[in-house]
Amino acid sequence: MISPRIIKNKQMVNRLLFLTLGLLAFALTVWAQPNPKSDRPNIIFIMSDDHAYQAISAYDNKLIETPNIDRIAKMGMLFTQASVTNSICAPSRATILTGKHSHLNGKIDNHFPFDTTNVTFPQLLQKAGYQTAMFGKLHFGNNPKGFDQFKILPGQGSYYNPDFITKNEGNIRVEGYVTDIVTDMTLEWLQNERKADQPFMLMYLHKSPHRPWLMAERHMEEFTKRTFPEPSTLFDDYSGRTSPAGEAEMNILKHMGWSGDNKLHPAIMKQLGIADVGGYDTIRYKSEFARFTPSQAENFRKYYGRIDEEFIKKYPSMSDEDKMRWKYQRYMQDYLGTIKAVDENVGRLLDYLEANKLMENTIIVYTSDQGFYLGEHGWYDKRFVYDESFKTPLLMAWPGKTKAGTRSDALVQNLDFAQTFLDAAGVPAPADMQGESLIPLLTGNAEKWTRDAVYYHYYEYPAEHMVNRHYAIVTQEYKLIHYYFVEDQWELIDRIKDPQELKNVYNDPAYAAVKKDLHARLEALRVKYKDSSEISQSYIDRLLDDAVQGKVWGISKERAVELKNRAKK
Ligand code: SGN
Ligand code: CA
Repeated sequence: MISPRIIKNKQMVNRLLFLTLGLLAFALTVWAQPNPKSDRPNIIFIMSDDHAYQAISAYDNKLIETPNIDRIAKMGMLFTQASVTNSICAPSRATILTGKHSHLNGKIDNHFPFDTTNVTFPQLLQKAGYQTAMFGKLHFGNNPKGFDQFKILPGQGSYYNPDFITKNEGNIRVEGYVTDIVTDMTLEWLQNERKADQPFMLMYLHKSPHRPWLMAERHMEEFTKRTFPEPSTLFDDYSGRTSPAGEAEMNILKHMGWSGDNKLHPAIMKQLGIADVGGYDTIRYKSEFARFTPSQAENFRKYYGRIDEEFIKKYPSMSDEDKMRWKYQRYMQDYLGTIKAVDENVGRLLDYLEANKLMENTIIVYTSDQGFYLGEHGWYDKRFVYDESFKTPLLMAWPGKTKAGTRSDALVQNLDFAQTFLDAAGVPAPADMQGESLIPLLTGNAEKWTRDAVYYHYYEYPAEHMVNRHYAIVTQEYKLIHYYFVEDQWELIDRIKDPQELKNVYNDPAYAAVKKDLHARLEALRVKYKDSSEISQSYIDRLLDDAVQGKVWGISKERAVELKNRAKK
């Protein structure tokens, strides 16, 4: 006989089952309803210009603390092997927007404008119902498509009292410091223009820490006094590699401007008989200085005048080594000073998102258009496929989806953003996009990520900094690099044994098998991504033609003609 107690329990179980099924059915109906706001995440893409991962404390805190940028890594994931496909500004931005390598989207260098017939992910998101906005630096030579709102800097933009090209107000000039202003514009849009019933995609793009590294007035006192550790390769003599490393014009001692970069007053250079670097050093100083209001100029002179005075005393007894060290310190003070304001402003944005409950369903990205040399190999600038400029910082948070405080060593690239964002929004990516969605990595499904090598191709030569054209395959263990313009040269770098990338082992018999394998894989990658020597040649002709007419910044007509003749042979 069944006891009444068991019967009662059975009834309760049935009731519970009924209730659970009912709840489940209700949940499914709610879930199936198109609810644009909760379904599709907002996307906030924060990008700075030339921000080296060595200058973000989530990666390395020997140079600077960036507590606010680090918050994104703490909330989400830090990528240790994120890289770009072509280490230069506008081409990187074009790759980000189109999800295609430079040779297919056509934006191979900073010189020629972006082809606006390209399809970009913001256009697709806008069509799919996203509200879109862009503030800050784009550097395309034309205006962005697919944005409901934009306020962008013309070209490289200015640090002080910058001009903006705006969607609705024409061209405007705003008094103040660029990093603060771009943030003010962004916050104002979030507060006053953002529509609560639409998901949004916001691009918040800093000019800092780009050359000429002008920090905010409030940071001058602190940063002009600081001393920073030197990288161990500051005095690299480039002997272990093929010729392009030694031929590049981005050595701190030889090519960094005393005035335009290191901010010595042009009169001091004259007084001490120091030659103008590249013929445009003091002009660059004067053009930045001319933008200051009287009070900004006074403040600047207060801190930099002190540096001038100390320098006058030191200069007569300085060796080349001393000069290199002095320039490196001046460079770091200014470069890192500009980052301090970026970090503070990223903090303002994150605080706003928190205070306004906008964190929950928002993907937040912090990255740079490429990395940068902070004295490694004696360099500033970027362009090479060596780590400091090939890699780029990447921190991504998606609260609720990405586990907090995680790291990924996957070989991800700026090529992957477009498909990642489209994937997150449930919008199909066009078949000719060449990246991969990062969502499996972000959501703890790393086993679905199978990429084991990436492709790189840099083109802007002959031009400023004179970094020769090269393409490469990069794996976790190796880099095989082909410099193909004028002379054919190959480099093989063992990333594990030689992390500082000082030694070309291409002709070392011990690497014969590795070399053979990498050559085959590089060719396969070129086929996969549809690159070829014919395409490269057309891009050589295009830039050289302009260079011989004296139209390329940073290279004289005569020098271009000489290179063109050498290339013909
Ligand atoms: C400017 C800088 C270069 C820099 C390029 C490209 N020179 O031309 O040092 O490499 O921008 O930078 S400057 O004298 O004008 O400061 S990029 O980030 O836009 O690619
Ligand atoms: Ca840049």
